[in-house]
Amino acid sequence: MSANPNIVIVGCGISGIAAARRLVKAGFQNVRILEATARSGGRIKTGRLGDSIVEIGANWIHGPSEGNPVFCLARQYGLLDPEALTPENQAMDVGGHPPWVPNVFSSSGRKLNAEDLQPALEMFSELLCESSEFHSQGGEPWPNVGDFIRSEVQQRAAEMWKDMDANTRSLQLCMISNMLKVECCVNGSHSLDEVGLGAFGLYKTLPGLDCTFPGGYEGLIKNLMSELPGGLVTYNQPVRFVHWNNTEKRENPVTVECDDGEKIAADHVIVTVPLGYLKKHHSTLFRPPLPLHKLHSVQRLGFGTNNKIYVEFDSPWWDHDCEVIYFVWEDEDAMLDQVSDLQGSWIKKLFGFTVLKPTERYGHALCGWIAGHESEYMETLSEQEVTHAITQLIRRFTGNPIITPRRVLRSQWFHDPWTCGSYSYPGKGCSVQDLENMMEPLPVKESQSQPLQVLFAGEATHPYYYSTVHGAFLSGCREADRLISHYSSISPSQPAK
Ligand code: 6YU
Repeated sequence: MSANPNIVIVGCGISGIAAARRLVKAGFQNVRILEATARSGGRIKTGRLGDSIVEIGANWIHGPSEGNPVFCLARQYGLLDPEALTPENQAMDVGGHPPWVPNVFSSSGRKLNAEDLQPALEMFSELLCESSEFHSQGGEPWPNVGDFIRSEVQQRAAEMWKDMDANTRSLQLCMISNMLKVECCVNGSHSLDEVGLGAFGLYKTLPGLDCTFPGGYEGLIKNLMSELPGGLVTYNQPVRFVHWNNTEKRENPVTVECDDGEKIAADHVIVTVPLGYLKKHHSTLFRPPLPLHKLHSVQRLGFGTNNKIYVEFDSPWWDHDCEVIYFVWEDEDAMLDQVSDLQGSWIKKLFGFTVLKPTERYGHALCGWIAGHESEYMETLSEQEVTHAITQLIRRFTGNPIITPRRVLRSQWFHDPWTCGSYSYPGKGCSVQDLENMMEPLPVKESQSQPLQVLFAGEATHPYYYSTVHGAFLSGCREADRLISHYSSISPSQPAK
């Protein structure tokens, strides 16, 4: 093992950048990042809707407070609005669900009174809390969150809503369907039937009311990149194979082979590719293949699709104080979160919109959210088809036949060949062991001569902040620290810079 090891990082998303930054700061000189695309940031991607800056990928800092390294960096770089920095904002603890002011519209073109839907909203919120409690109890009654919520709503509604008239009760159930679709977006899953009940509570939230980057999330990436030595990243350099356990080559136990045939000898490789990419390509990427227990965890963890459809208008059709708009289908009292006819009804999966604020910055713009196979299908349509579907939908729900969007912009994360979806969630049968397996380096049983050949970082390897930017950042730091402590244990002064 050389004293100044060759370390290759695969992927220049926030986790790869965090790992490189930590290693370089600790004095490691032979660090390289190989990135498949022409840019840094991965799922942090800022775009434009007309004159406005919008996020194609990550949107918020979830839980912006002292314990969140992304918040601390953004504050240090001066990237946040003053409001996000206030102690009050940092102290707000909302359990991952900000208390947004809603407007609710129904499929018969009525604006509903949000107060009238409180029974459904409250019951759903209680059931989400309860869904989080099973991981500490064990013995969950249902394998997935969807079945648990549906069965509990049925039982509780029979008791608590027994005096409601049939129409009111049906509308509450339709609202539950809408909430299930919201949660599909939050979890990045096709349906809550695919989210494991036993592991749902593994995800931890931080205090702080979610905030955005007024100049774009990519400002964080630019600042972090400016701290790295120039030339550290090779762009447009997809890695095709990671040959590990090269027993005949004691000097460099790993060889990274790129699409263009370049072979790079390394002592350590930190793989940060998204779980979606790993699910699709693990069998070719690793030679020898991943050990079975690790492979099973890659398969058990979920990685779905959540996309955005930005829509800009000349004037608002929502209330001045409105922060979120829900579209409730009046034929959905069966509490379904997936459509049966993908081509004909994909748009029904869009739960509604968040309102881009402040208006002075964004004009009258909304961000629509759609998860699952319906979202993946949406990606295959032309921009005109998406614009047509969204226009018809808004006209129907508002009862206003002339509303016309000025611009529409959508993300297409499923068809991004280097991501293959949006972010991870605990699938059915998952436990914390699966997340631990994800982060376990190869070879599993370290040999003295060839330890820590392949290390794993990325959002899907964080045991409780998976699916987030801060989780991804911390995972990169974790793997850098693993190498730093390895070298300080074998040679406390190396690498001495
Ligand atoms: C967050 C948010 N947010 C919306 C949408 C998306 C995501 N996230 P990267 O993919 O960045 O980097 C890997 C690199 O590897 C990449 O550059 C590739 O090109 C490269 N690569 C791949 N293959 C390669 C190869 N073969 N060779 C070389 N290079 C290769 N997170 O904190 N706030 O608002 C959102 C959102 C639409 C798509 C998000 C959000 C997720 C983050 O974007 C994501 O975790 C990190 O950026 C990933 O960084 P990385 O380095 O790991 O990978 C209650 C409860 C329930 C539980 N869940 C609640 C969580 C809520 C999550 N919310 C997300 C919501 C939004 C809206």
